[in-house]
Amino acid sequence: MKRLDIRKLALTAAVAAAMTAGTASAEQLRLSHNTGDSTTWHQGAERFAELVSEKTGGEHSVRVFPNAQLSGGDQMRQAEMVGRGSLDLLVTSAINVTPLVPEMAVFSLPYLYANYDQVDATTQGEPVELLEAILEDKGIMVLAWGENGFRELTNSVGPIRTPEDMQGLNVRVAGPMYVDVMNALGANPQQMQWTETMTALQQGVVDAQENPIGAVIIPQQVYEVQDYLTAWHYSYDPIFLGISKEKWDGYDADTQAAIREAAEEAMAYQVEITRESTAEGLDFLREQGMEIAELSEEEIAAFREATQPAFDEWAEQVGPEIVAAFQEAIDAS
Ligand code: X2X
Repeated sequence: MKRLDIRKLALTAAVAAAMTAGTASAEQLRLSHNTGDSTTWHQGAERFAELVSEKTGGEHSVRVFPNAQLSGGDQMRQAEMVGRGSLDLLVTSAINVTPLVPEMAVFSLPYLYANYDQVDATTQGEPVELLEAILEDKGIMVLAWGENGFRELTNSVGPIRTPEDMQGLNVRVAGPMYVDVMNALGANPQQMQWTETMTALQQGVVDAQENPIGAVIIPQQVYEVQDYLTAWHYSYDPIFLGISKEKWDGYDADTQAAIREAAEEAMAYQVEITRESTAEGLDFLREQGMEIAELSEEEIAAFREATQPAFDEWAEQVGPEIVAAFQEAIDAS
């Protein structure tokens, strides 16, 4: 009996010591993203947090901060902060990184992609490595790619089916390339933070915005302030989960493997739920009272033609080699 007691005691002490050691070396990482806590971005980030704790035996944990809280609401600044090492992790979309890395605009060139197979051929294939290398030079390690999605137009004025319907429309956009695209369509674009957009739509400061259905429009209840949606699929926007290179380089190979695996699993899950929600999205939005314009091939062709000058201008900024690598992978898919 006595021996057993001692063994028990020794075991308890060992567990306590391990726990203390665990606590002492445990670190909490901060992850920033720039949408609300109802979006699939947030769900993907939370899944990543769970998986990091699980795969590192609790040695590393992640706290998720939505709405770009850690960058004072500035969605573009998050990438810069991660690059400098003043923020550990981020989930953000490609378009938000274009002020830091203009090449990131490649994904969102108007009408580059026609479907998800073409998207996957680039984001899950070799072309994306060209962007990962540039981001690494800026201090950001990409761990995995997820999905914001094909961006669709919503507005409160009336049905939009042609470029002519866009004339003078006050549209909120996220980034500089979309300013040029909207100008090419004769609209009146205004660059604005996403966190300020719902209020701006509600108060009529702007009449329109464009965002993906499953990742943002539905979970952020854009249908509450917008009556019309045009499914024009004009621009695709991926998201990625990235970590500060400084942080990353400080980890041993096992920790890096665990964190990368967690990111890959979490972003695969995020893509899955985003596509599911998008597939059922138009029906849901009709039920909420939105009037949906689903465009024919001919109607889409008119938008493609009208946005070509913005495509050409931005293809030049991205660089011909990157654009060609994307177009080759798309053609081969
Ligand atoms: O601001 C937007 O529109 C959003 C949420 O889609 C991005 O972060 C680009």
